[in-house]
Amino acid sequence: MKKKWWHGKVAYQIYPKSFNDTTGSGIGDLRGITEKLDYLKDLGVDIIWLSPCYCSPFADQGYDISDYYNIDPVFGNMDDMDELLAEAKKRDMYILMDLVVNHCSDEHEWFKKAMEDPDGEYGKYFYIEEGKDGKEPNNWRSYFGGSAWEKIPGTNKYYLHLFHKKQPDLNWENKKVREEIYTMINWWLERGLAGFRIDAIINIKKALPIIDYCYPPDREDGFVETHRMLKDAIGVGDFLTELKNETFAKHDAFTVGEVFDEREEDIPLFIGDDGYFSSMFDFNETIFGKSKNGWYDCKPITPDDYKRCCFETQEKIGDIGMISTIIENHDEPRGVSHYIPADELSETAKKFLGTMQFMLRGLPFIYQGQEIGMENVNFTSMDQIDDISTRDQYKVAIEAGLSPEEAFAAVKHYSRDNSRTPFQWDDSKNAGFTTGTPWLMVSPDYKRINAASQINDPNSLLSHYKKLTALRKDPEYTETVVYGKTVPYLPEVEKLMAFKRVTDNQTLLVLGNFGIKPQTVKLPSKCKKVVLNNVENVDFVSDTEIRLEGYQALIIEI
Ligand code: TEU
Repeated sequence: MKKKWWHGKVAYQIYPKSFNDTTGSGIGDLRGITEKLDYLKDLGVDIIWLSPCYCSPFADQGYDISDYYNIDPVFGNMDDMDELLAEAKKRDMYILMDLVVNHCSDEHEWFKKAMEDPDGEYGKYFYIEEGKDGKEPNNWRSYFGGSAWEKIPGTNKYYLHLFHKKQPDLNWENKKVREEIYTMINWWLERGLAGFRIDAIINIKKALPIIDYCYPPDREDGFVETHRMLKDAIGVGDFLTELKNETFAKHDAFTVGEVFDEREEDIPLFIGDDGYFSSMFDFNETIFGKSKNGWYDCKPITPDDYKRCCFETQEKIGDIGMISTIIENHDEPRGVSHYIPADELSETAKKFLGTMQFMLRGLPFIYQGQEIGMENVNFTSMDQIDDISTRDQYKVAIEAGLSPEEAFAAVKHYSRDNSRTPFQWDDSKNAGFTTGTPWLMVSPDYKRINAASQINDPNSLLSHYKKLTALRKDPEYTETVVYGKTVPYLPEVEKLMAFKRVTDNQTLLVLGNFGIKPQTVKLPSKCKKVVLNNVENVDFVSDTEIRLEGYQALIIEI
């Protein structure tokens, strides 16, 4: 693998709506991000990914873009964006925006023109098909529920939306569409952006001709999930090669793909030395236990499942490229609530999880609030939920026969709103996020969990994350932490997550007790040095044996 400038960095995801509000609107803004750059720099962050802040009707919280060339007024304006870029640059930080080009908003002018004349030039920007026997052109289900087709009023035609009906899919088969997209990307890169996180990108290639791809239904609703179609959609690579050559490659931009459903043999094409993207996310843990039937039917993930998922990815990627690691993002429950059993959740356990993420091979992305240990929200009713995906999943659970209480209990854990509530800056009103009324409720736990209480505490979770970012950059260890081969250690031992990171000159051993009960671990050789520990002591039973406390995470040099 060729070495790249970003390999040793630390990345951070901001969900702008919920980060920091400087105007009292109840919605976070770009100035709010600029104001917190020093906080992020201090944490050790280099690369910042902003979830979408373009103009949007917010049907899917900004992932429905109505103008790619402007900032939505709720976040500020282009001057604020330029200021953010300049201030980041001063601090040697890099800004990524979210590239959402599988679809746009139904309020984008392309789509409005397409609706005026579905057979005209702009109709070809989208996938528009005739209905079949008074029904949709085929039986694909939208990711957000129901048919992936919406009827165009006054016609027998339908347009395709793999996501919400306010997110019509752009027709990548149309060269004009691709060119419009490339022009827009280059425009942004010329403005000083370092690159993009690339949304839902695998979906840009459809199985064609679309109307021939009907499948046996996988639920009683008669539809079939989109993943099925993606298996038959051949040729995404041609689009991605062109995309890269026309845009990213010209600017040496950093890109990280949100890639699901890739074929394993294609990984080198995605993130190899000349891959379509610089990196892509490891979702192996987040998709574990997902059920075709919906969230209510998900299988919980155990510590040993988690470990296996991580190791599988490490093994699969090897030296092909650099994966990006997460424990959560804006589509996921909070990692500490999802991966650690509720009755075992503690500061130590949170430090444990962060240590595992940072020590696996990959570019670590911290999601806002992760560094202070924000947890799932104790939502008490569907009225508190904004997310369209949770609303759909609630309906799915009810249709499957669950009572309203059962359905709510089943979906609240997975709700995307768990990670979308306002950042908890301090213990003042609204957690210091806004002086107005927050657009989404502040988690009631903000007095217990907030940044202010942790900043000056050397033992806080926040301080632990600072140690992890510092270790990644420490000249003594950086080569091993960034490039060392991951070798699982005693993988068969239950609730032990242990692995070596190995280079020619150094071996680091990471030992994690993924459970509340102490356990004693034999070392492969003597410990030369304790590098990082999330509890006070290291209990050496002998020269080559260590007794780990519950959720102890220890990095030693051997
Ligand atoms: O997500 C794409 C996606 O496929 C999954 O996130 C998942 O299907 C979805 O979250 C349902 O729970 C990306 C964005 O990350 C997400 O926020 C957007 O809603 C989606 O694309 C559409 O742009």
